[in-house]
Amino acid sequence: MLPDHLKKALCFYFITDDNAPLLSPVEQVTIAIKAGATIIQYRNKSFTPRHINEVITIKDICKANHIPFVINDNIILARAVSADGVHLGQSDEAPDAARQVLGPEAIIGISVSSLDELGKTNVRPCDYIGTGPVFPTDTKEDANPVIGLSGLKTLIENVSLPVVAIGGINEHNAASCLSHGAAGVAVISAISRSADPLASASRIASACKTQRRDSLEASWRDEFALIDKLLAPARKSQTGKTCLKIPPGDDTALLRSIKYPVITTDTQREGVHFYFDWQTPEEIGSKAIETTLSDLAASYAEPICVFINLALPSYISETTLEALYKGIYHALNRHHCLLGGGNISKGDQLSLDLFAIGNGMGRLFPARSGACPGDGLYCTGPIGLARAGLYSLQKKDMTFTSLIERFKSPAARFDASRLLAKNRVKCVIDISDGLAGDARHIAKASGLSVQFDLNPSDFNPDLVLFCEKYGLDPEEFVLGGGEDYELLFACKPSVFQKIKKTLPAAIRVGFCLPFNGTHILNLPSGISSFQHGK
Ligand code: TZP
Ligand code: MG
Repeated sequence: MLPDHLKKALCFYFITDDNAPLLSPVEQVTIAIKAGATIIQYRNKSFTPRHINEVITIKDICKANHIPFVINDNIILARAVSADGVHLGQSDEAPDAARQVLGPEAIIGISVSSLDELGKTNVRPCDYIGTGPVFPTDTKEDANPVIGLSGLKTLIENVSLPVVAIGGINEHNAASCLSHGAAGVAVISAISRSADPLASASRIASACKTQRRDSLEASWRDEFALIDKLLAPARKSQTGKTCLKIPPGDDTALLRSIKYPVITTDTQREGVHFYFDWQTPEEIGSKAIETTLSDLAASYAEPICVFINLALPSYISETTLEALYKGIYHALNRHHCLLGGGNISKGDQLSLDLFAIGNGMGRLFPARSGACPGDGLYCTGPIGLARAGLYSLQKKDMTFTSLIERFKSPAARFDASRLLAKNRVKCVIDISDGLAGDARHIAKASGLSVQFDLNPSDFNPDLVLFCEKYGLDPEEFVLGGGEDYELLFACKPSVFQKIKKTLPAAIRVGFCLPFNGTHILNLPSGISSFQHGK
């Protein structure tokens, strides 16, 4: 999670109470989120495997409502239910073990109750600190001595991580913790044992200035109702159009005849190709279409329709899906492409399998095998940007917005594709796996050797600045970075001169030679193509 997002999320931190006399943990969480809680921790000191469904229900509620969900103490449970993180005590597993098990994106918090404890704690792998008890509490039997607001302030002054105040916090003292510098307040009994839990939680939310919700987002339930909802815009806009005789909704879609059908498929999986922390559902939907259609652009095929199979986890809400489809429809409309239909099934994580159909140009089908010795190797635009954008997101550095944008919102290059087709270029591939890997595909299929010849003055200026900041080599990003979705093509230098006049951003990246035993002649060591399995 990005630091700004985390700081906001820590503001009103609700922790479940497994001993509350009247409310179950699920009920407590529902009330807390309605009132305005911004992060939820599942804490159950008597946890047994029988509680697992309770944990999963709470996780689904949190995910559907875009609220981080962390587990107290138990790294394995956190991993098992795909929680967003863990909160550790001093006697639990060490924070670096949690980081190793839960990965770089997990939220890791640790309880620290004094400067002495702070000195003994490895806070480096942590994202925040929980400090208390600030006020007297009956909830934690083995609580450390009360530290008061002054103790809270002292800790805050001695640590750079955000600090969440805990212990005896209620609607009357929450604001004072925040005014003493706490990033948030963690509350149990003031909500779980209140005579009026929603009213108490709402007053704590007012102190934290967080937003009340009139209703909670529910997970999707009814497959058929959902399909109707998601396909409604497609049915409305497509009736009477030329390419689909029967709009989506029947068992199959009936296409009008296509002279040269070109078909491609692609997959986008949560945690592999996208993370909801980094991209909005609209951006995820739009990128899924652009990356799929990019293969058609690389084949000189005009897009006709796309079919989408969804695997949906139970935590995905209908609102999220509608936003995802908003992005999908936007991207389809940009390319005058239709939604032909699809399917929905349950899955552990959100996954989209896409199938696209386009109309090709017949004999002019640009293949990987179409390069000849003597051809130059060219790119329709600067590359390496998307990889640098991904690196920025991983480093939680939002400085280079253009690089991040390129990773989040690539565009299928149909404009460039039409120009290459007009110039009868016979070898084209879209750069999804990185220049080094995709050039190798061309060299292998065409039975020749490729020599790279990069000109540093062609490197994108933001990429150069980014690399300067991190002491990295821009050439590594240009050669090894994936997901740019520019087109890589081979043609005679004289043809490129013509193309360059209309497409000034196009650059030369190398040239083709007769095969001499090695497909790539001068790949610096350590460069490998971008692989989504890693
Ligand atoms: N750690 C320090 S105090 C405390 C924990 C878990 C209990 C907080 O509960 P309450 O009811 O909000 O005082
Ligand atoms: Mg603990």
